[in-house]
Amino acid sequence: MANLRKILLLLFVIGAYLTQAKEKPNVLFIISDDLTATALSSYENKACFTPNIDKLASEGVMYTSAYCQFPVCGPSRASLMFGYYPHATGTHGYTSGRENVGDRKSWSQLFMDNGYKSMRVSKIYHMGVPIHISQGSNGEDDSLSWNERYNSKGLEYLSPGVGELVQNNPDGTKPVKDGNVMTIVKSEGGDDAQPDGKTALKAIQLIKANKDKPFFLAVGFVRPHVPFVAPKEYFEPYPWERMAFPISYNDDWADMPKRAINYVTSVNAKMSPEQEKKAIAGYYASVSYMDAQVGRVLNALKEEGLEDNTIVIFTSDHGFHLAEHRFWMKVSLKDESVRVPLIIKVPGEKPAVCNSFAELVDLYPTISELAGLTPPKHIQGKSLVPTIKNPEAEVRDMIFTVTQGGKSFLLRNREWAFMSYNEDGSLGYELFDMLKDPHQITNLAKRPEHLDTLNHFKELLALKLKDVRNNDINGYPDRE
Ligand SMILES: [Ca+2]
Repeated sequence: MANLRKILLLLFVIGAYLTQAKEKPNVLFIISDDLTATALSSYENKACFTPNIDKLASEGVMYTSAYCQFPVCGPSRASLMFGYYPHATGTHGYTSGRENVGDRKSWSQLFMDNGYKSMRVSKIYHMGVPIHISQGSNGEDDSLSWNERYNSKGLEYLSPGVGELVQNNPDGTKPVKDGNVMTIVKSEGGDDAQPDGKTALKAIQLIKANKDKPFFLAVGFVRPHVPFVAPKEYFEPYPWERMAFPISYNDDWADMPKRAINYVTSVNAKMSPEQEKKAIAGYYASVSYMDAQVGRVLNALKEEGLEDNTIVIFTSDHGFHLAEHRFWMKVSLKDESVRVPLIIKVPGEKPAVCNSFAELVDLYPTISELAGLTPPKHIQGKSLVPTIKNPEAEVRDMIFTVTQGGKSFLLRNREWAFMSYNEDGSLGYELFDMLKDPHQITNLAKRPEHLDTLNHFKELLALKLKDVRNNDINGYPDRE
């Protein structure tokens, strides 16, 4: 009898444990690298094919106005993983950000400390692309954030195939080269010869191996970050001659402060219109290749029966210029560089399009709340949960992004985009009427009729920075 009681008690305990384990939703966090929202067909692009991300967008909440905190890999990722604005921690460079937060818990660490297995595949914190990918190294990873971590090594610009350098190669005679430059390679060897294919395979393996316990799986794809290396078949839908230039394809620099002119432009990169179109085609091919890898991972989740118990997030660390203002790559504060795609799919919640402003710093509190975890008191994002419950809800009326060593600032609301170059504006301002001039072509900062608006934003910037910096990250223990 006593034995039977013991067995029943044991069954009860196991049952309670399994119920509790099942109630904890898994988290699948997928982040692409340098992916602008303007390249996705679920957003406003009709030339680039992204069927897998589009499908996820149709099943989850798709945010049309999501922004990064810093349009550069390292500080953007540090901000979203630790939940602080770059000026709260002083993280403006190519590090994980750990050196500035001490023993503060990262987003995935909070999940680890609450019974989750935390795993990383490829680039989540900063990795130099292509250098750390060629090495297969951890880059600037934060080891405390993961129970397990895996890197996806690849040949990058040395991949076998047909290559072409379209940056600083005006006569087209230079060979492909290493580094952060627009090299295009139509590669041989199929999906799995490339880093993102390897990342998908590893993610699928981890989903299968961990289906019985709650997991936080972070999957980082490195495309469409340069070099634009993709299996050759992904280039077929994008003959370069058919690539169209954006509406703001114009060196409309006369009214821009010098610092607003981007670090890579068609002019300083000596790109011909043909090379510009080839760069757009190479970017789109890289996006479509990455999209296919996203599809493989999401299919595995479905096949393993985990769709109904997994929160899926898809985003990018920042955007990318594809010849708007004759700009390329990131760093700039214009919309194409700072806006990101963001999709959050929560089991049991209805699909929707949400126009509320959202920031990547909001992911940490949002996903923690959805999983029933209490985030540390002093992280700075806002929970987006109200917008998941009701897509008409607005959690922010303005976004805040910085760049260039934390010395250039953007405040952006529905009506205006305000940029200040240096905190005191000593290197100039930009002010765009986003309702009349959504492509940010006419800088109104020096127009007398907009002086009040400019002054209003100067005050808002001072208040915002004071607020962000007041968050004493070292002075308070995490709230348990
Ligand atoms: Ca990036």
